[in-house]
Amino acid sequence: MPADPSATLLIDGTWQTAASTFDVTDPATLKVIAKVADAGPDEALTALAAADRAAEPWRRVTAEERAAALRAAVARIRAQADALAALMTSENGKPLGESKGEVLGSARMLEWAAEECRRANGRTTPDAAGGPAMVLRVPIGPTLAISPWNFPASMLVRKVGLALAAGCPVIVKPAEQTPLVGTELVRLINEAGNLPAGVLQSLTTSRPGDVAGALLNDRRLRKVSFTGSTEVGLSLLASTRDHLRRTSLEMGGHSPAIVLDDADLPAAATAVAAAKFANAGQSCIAINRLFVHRSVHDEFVSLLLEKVAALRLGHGATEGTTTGPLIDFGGLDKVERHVADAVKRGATVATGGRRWTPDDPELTGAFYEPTVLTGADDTMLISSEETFGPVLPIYVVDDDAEAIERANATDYGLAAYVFGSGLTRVWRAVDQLSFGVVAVNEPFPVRPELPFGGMKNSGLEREGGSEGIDAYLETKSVAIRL
Ligand code: TXE
Repeated sequence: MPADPSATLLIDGTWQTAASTFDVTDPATLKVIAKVADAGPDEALTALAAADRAAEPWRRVTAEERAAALRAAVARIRAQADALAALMTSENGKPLGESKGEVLGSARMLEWAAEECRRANGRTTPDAAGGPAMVLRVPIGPTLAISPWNFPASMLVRKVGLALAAGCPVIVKPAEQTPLVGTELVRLINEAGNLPAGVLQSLTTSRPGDVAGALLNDRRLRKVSFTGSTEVGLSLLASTRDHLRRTSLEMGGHSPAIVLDDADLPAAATAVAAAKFANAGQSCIAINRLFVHRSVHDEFVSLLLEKVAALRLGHGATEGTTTGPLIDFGGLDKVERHVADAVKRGATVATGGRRWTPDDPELTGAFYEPTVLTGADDTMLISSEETFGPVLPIYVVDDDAEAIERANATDYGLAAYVFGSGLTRVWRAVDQLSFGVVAVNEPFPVRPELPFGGMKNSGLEREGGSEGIDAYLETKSVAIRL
């Protein structure tokens, strides 16, 4: 670790400070917990020049050696999982158990990338008149990874793992709310993998638009992979207007869940509560709209309310906490706006529906009670906008076709959930739902082996699975005349 804790920029192989720093706060207490370097366009362009120099030598490193470097990093992350989890909780607010699960999940993603890069094969085609022909797969070149605050380890590590595995240098830009765990992960991966200078670099900044803008204006940057808001994602895409650049976008979601009347209701209630309230609902695949068959509605709601009653708000580092604060008061305002609008339009607050006022005066962050709304309808704001908080609206439906049609009535297409037991009905839903990920009786559908990403306005390209490596490779077709 560098002597100066604010030396959080990894540029061309060395840890550096910047002319200024910015504060990182604990969202549960609003206390400043660290100061990190505030990179600007100059640092960004120095990093890009280093990435450009590193690109050719890094692509010449064999896949076997790249895999070994990543596997060494996996071991280090696993060994440090508790410390990394504590760091994540301190800046993001999520409970320690969730943080540790995310760190270990990040290690699995890196491990997958290490395994998969040895299978990133091209192909040959049948000989034509002149001779053989083949498809080579080559790394794209220098890439930028912009990661969000809600999963500050896994979103960052997934991008880093896939880029490095494919043979691309990567510049990481962690979210300004959560730069600490990302920077520490970069340090571990860089050290454990003994990576050459410029292959993995990291820029903490409070000015993401300036830093990204400088990089996006430069043709040496060949790819950007972004997870975050739709607004920023679309602006990154617009930046490719004058010179094309591969762009992977993972933006918002508005996930529906459908509870069929033949579902195992207690199991479905447990899964829905987990998929909704993990990370205080701040997940792009959190359930945002729950469609329940009329005949099982009342029984399901009472089972769900039992699960919600067991949730415990508090500081993420406190034993027994299941639900931390929202990341900031901007997030809380959006939650309050959505709940007020829903109630005004006729929804009933079955539980929650207000800010949480803790006994502990230290807990001054943006806490909101886990909330269930019944009697929701499609006119409510909450039915069309992503809430990104611990609020679950429930809609009554009369048949499967209605549930599927209303579930699909969104511009987003990231994840959908189906709870049921009859294969034919469940399959019909899987087949007809327009989402990049469909979970059946499963609250957490993210696996390293599966491509992750959305249809429609939720994004472009996929992360994870072999598609995740593809997203960092170009194809080169070779025709040979003998
Ligand atoms: O996102 P931003 P915010 C959604 C969710 C949330 C909303 C706003 O609905 O309520 O977005 O969150 C970087 N050029 N999701 O404001 O700003 C920023 O530094 C380049 C969904 O936090 O998009 C951070 O690293 N980069 C989501 C990342 O973009 C820029 C995760 C995300 O921040 C930039 C987070 C710019 N001009 C929010 N401006 C998910 N898909 O899980 C910001 N950034």
